Amino acid sequence: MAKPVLLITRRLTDAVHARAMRDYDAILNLDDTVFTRDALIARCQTVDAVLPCHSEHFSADVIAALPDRLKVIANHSVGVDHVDLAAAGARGIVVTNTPDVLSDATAEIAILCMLGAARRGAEGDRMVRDGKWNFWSPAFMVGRQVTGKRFGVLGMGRVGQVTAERARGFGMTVHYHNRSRLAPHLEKGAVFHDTVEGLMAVSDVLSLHCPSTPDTLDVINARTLALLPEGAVLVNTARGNLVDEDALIEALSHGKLFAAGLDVFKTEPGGNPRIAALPNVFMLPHIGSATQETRDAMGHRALDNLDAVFAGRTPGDLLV
Ligand code: 8YV
Repeated sequence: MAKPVLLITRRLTDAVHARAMRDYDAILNLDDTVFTRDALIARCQTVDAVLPCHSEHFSADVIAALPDRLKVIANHSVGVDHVDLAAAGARGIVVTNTPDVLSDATAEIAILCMLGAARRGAEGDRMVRDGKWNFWSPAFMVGRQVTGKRFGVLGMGRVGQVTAERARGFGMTVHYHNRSRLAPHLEKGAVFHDTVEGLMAVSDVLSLHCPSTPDTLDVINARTLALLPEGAVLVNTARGNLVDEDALIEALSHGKLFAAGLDVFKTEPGGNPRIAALPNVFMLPHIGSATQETRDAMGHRALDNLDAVFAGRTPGDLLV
């Protein structure tokens, strides 16, 4: 029997490519060219499945232009805000994601962002790198200690739970808001707040881990930022759309926020030059899941989902 034709939109790991080539008639993108909308549609015309990253946008109009033979969008990501799930569901296209396997890697980056922001990592690095470190004093580069402080988690899903566990290693008290309260064995003593506002008021560090949906668009805005304790630290490793960047710049410029650690931005790639101009921001280029182990695991998880669909089984990570 002919193997299903699979388009892999971006360069994945060698191990994932090898498995895809073995089990599928796989079309790779070894040059890692970023497809335009039209190129994405064109390349999907002759395939049975696509394995995209969050860089490929399957909006309703793109989904409408997909061929009937395309049965699955097996995402190489946990976030699926780049896919119009309702439009895919209406066309009977299966959509899957890759949860769990990136939680540890993303939690590492969240902790890096927290420490980089609280302890002025970007400023210090730049000073030494630029040859401008010509002075030392006990009053110099004084940051915020996180040990023993309150760690607020907005979105206590898999990544939020692992990040909270890492924060406990710093003796931090965990507080969270989630759509529903977790069972005690998952909560592990974390304090549940039934509103975003309640969480903001107790978060010395606030770390965002909720999905980007119409409901969470700009959930961090002038009103909610004002509720944080003075001199709080904001960490975002989830999605740029969660934060009103103008309000963030205001809060960082006037001391409401001590600092922010950001791995994601509203505009990607690129970020926000006005945020980049602020000294009290530690920034990374959306690399939460970028480790060899996790990239392998994400690719294999996406292929597991595809294998299930083509074997007539329900994929483990079925979204629609
Ligand atoms: C990746 C992510 O950078 O999984 C997600 O939602 O944002 C990241 O893990 C990316 O999507 C990899 O394809």
